Amino acid sequence: MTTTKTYNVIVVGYQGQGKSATVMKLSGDPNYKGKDGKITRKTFRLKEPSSWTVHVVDTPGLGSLATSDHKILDRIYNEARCLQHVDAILIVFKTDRIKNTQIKAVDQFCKIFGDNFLQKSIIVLTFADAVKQKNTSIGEFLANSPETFQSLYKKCGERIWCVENSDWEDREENQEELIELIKSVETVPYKIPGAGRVICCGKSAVCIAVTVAIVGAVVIAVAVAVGVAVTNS
Ligand SMILES: Nc1nc2c(ncn2[C@@H]2O[C@H](COP(=O)(O)OP(=O)(O)O)[C@@H](O)[C@H]2O)c(=O)[nH]1
Ligand SMILES: [Mg+2]
Repeated sequence: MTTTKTYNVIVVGYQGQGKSATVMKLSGDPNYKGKDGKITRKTFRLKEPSSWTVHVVDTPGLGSLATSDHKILDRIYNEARCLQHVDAILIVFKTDRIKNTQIKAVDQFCKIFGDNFLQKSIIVLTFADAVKQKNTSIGEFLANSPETFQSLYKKCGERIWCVENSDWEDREENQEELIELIKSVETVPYKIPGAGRVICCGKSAVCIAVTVAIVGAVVIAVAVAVGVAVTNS
């Protein structure tokens, strides 16, 4: 009997760090494009023998000039809390001079994902060829990065995945590496704060039906109470 499983993975980070390109390479769909300022979902199957599915939520980046971080965090939160479970969160950084604003963004994600989300997180370093070209190792890159980044790396259980999105030759191998990292945090208990509340995203049919029923009941109750009050006065 084949077991089916869906891994829910959320991809976050600053804008222009390579989140959408990572989803494109990971899913193997060259036509995949993230939407500016919007959440984009991508689902793909892992290759046989497993019949596991990966559902990726590609999120708009922080630091956009078009939309405030506050709005973007709201969009991410609304999407994330409607997922039945979250298996991993990928925090994407371009392999470049990592700036403090990008590292501080992690504190903003903490606000929506809770204090313990780094236990479920994997750092993704895109533009991995940049490290190769400088003839440095990932260890050296980390040693030369800001202390705040090194501390983040430790808090993420030293889970890091390097990817060169312009190169598809290593795609399968790369995908396997990431899946291993996702599996390593699979059993870590984690829940998005506020997930599972009835009035949530309003996207699934059940969610809409229950939300409409509750709102309807509240409206009727208020109308009855007002009616009774008016009659009695
Ligand atoms: N050479 C190279 N370009 C990349 C890589 N990752 C992303 N890009 C490019 O960087 C730009 C921003 O990437 P995008 O995925 O849209 O960033 P996002 O805003 O984080 O989703 C695009 O032009 C991508 O093609 C990478 O690993 N290598
Ligand atoms: Mg994008």
